[in-house]
Amino acid sequence: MRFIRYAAALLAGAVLHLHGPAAQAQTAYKSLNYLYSISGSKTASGMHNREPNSAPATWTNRVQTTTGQYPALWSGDFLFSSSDVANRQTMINEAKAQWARGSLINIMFHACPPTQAEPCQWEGGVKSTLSDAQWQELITNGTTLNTNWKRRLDVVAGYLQDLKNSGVEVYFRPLHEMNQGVFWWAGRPGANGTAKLFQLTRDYLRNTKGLTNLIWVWDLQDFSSLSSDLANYNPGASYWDVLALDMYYSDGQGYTTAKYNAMVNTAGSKPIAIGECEVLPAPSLLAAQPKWAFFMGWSELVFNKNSTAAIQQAYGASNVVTQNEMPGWANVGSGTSPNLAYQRPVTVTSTYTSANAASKAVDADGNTRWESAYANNQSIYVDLGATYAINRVRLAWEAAYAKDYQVQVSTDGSTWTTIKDVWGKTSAAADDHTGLGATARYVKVYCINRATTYGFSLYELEVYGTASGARLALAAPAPNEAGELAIYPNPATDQLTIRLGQHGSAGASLTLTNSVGQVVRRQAVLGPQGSVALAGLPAGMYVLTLTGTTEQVSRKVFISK
Ligand SMILES: [Ca+2]
Repeated sequence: MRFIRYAAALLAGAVLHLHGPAAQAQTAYKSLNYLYSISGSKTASGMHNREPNSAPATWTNRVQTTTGQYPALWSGDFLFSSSDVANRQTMINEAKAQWARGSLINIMFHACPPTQAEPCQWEGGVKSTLSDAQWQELITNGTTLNTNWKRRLDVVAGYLQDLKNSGVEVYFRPLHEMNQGVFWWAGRPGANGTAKLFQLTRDYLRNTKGLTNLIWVWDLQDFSSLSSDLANYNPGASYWDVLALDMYYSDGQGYTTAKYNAMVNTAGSKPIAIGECEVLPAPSLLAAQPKWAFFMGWSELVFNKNSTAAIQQAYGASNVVTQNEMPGWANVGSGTSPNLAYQRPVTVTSTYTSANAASKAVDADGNTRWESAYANNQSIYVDLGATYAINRVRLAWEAAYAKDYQVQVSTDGSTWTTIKDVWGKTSAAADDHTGLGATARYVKVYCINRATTYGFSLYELEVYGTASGARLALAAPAPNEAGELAIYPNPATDQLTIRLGQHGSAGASLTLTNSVGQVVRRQAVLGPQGSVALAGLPAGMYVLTLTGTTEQVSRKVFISK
């Protein structure tokens, strides 16, 4: 639900700033790791299901009947009226069902004010104002209003605990649109304003109630004051995991580059999202603003403000994720230790198609994969850049898995030691090999016999461990090291310079692929150093792939303008 406030000043156009490769994507949350993995290339579709809580999938289902696809994100609300409060468990049960189907789960709370009991009215309840004295009391521990708020949180904590018990992670979005002045919690800037209540709420639910299954979404509305609102309402980076913006054309401008840049700059390496919207972001808009990790349409407004064709186009776009394209939560890792293989150079014996290049096995994207030629005895290995004490290798297989394979390691890339033998694997389930105790720089999956007539197909090759000896950080790739492909500058603007190691042989070719998988440049390798012209290409993330006669290596390239 949204309220429009026109402010006088329009934001001055800011210079588009693109960050380098995404920060390491490993958090304790599967569904947050997933958002990190798609940020910059794809956007998860989402739908809110407004009241009644007795029918908490109404609008999600209507997306399916309109487009043929379910949204990747389902959203519900604890709400405030007597019938909706009475049906909260129905809403929670829907959240469990949606999680089991692989959806992202978002829950918000149009809460009654701490000066009133629950249930309450919309006008004069959720939409009401506290006096400054009441506000001061609310944010002071031990007072009546402060205690009233915590008792209200106790009620919803019971439902959130139920979700925790079922293994459900929740994008929790309380006190949303905190920069507007209509809801009782909103419109109070500064350290003791709405941000303080957000801190108090998170501390209580996480530390006192132990709700470690909540991923905290800090949400603002798209006023022309957004840039300063982002500074004046920020609860602090340690209090939120995702920064969201409710897009209601509040300044008449919509999805501007200035708003996008303001969000990206405040979020830093964290995901940004379109917290609510009525006009869906077009696929071309998302290609130009690729860091929106999800959008959430507001129930009936989606159907009021977009043509059926526009809704179908949004849900059919290659850069928009629908529920059937989600990885399945059993296939996504969680944990605080970084995946050492992430975006490291990989070498393979064969690739069936350039769309399923070797680099897709180390991109932390559960939807992309390396696919070998349709033959037995193929391999993929990753260069971690330094020697590590390796304790865990996780392999996420596509349906075309290896029936028999070995995990091998090497310190020099030529002499290999087998640390895991797998014979007679009977399903495509991911393999999580732990307790390995190896010390190595290179990790290889030697695929011996195929389970199907297709090639070997890996969504992800993940490696975990700790720095070994004095090498405490990943080494930068050396430009002339055998097997390396060096590119600079990165980010680049007009031209990319390329230096090749052993791959610079006759017959090798270079391709540059955009974030939706289209090849935008293709050229032959003419020597150990060359260049790729970038003029005319839009800003964004690209992948440069060098294909030799037997090997393939890839690098992510950011083009800034
Ligand atoms: Ca992948």
